[in-house]
Amino acid sequence: MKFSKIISTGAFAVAATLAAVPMAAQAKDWRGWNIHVEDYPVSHGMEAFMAEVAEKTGGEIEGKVFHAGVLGSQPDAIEQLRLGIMDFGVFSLGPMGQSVPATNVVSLPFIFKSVPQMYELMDGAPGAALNAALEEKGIVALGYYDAGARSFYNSIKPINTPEDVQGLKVRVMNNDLFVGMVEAMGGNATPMAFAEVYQSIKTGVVDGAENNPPSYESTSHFEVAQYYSLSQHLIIPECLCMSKKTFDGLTPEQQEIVKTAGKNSTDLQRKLWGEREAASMEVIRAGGVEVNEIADKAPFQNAMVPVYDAYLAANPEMTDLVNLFRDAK
Ligand code: BDP
Repeated sequence: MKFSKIISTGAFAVAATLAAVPMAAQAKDWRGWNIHVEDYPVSHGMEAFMAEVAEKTGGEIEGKVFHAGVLGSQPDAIEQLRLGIMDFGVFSLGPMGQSVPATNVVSLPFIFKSVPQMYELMDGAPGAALNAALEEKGIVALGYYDAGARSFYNSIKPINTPEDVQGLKVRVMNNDLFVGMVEAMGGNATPMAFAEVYQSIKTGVVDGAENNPPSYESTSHFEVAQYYSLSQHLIIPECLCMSKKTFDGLTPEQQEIVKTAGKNSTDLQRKLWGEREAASMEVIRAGGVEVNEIADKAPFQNAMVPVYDAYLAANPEMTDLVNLFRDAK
């Protein structure tokens, strides 16, 4: 068969299919972005979300979750989501500030008093304010996953006071607020992609980083940075987010299904998170890590005052939103 013949036969077949199937019944083939490995609470939450959407829409919507960051870095994925090239993903609000500045509020150190308080605020009016800001940028938040609290780890020494951070080379996520946070304690901050951290610690490009127990464990960072100091300085929610372009293209019934699936996957992820956090701590300790609690976090909190001052001086319009979170009980 000649090439042109194949093309025209193919075109005919496609045209015939399009004519035979009403628009709404065409399966939508979603792409989901995920930075984490397949066996991770975020990953299981996303798979459950996609499975529920496919099942409840009777296969009208189908899709695939791409794990381990194979679809690129978070900043690129967010831009693709906004354009509708990516349909959904789970994004840490840490680096989200570049695209949606209002979300920087939750990247302020110690802004939440505890993880349960984070849930409560993100599920309530303060979270709704962030959802509105996200939506303005073409992102629909379906729910907030748990990402625990982030603490420092390094290959040199335990950290007990802010002074211990002095002179340490610390990798941070891409956001100037995190650079300011480390610098406020006299450390040297290096913004870097998640995927590069293991090698950078191993080769001494940085001395350490900061993260929650499941990420510290699943990336094997604990093998190359064996001091884990529970400063718990950042509690950053992660959003299960959809492209507004994709969402707006759904029927009202499909939108309801998607919202419910988002809620259900959020509940599931939060449950799995607690279990994984405990399991990760066991793996970390068994792997020879020296873990130290920091009972009095006040010196760390005090060290963050200049970070807040600089942030509010540069972004006075954020004062009310910051206070909404900061003053919450
Ligand atoms: C993990 C977050 C992930 C971030 C990563 C990081 O779940 O979204 O990319 O930290 O430190 O805890 O980059």
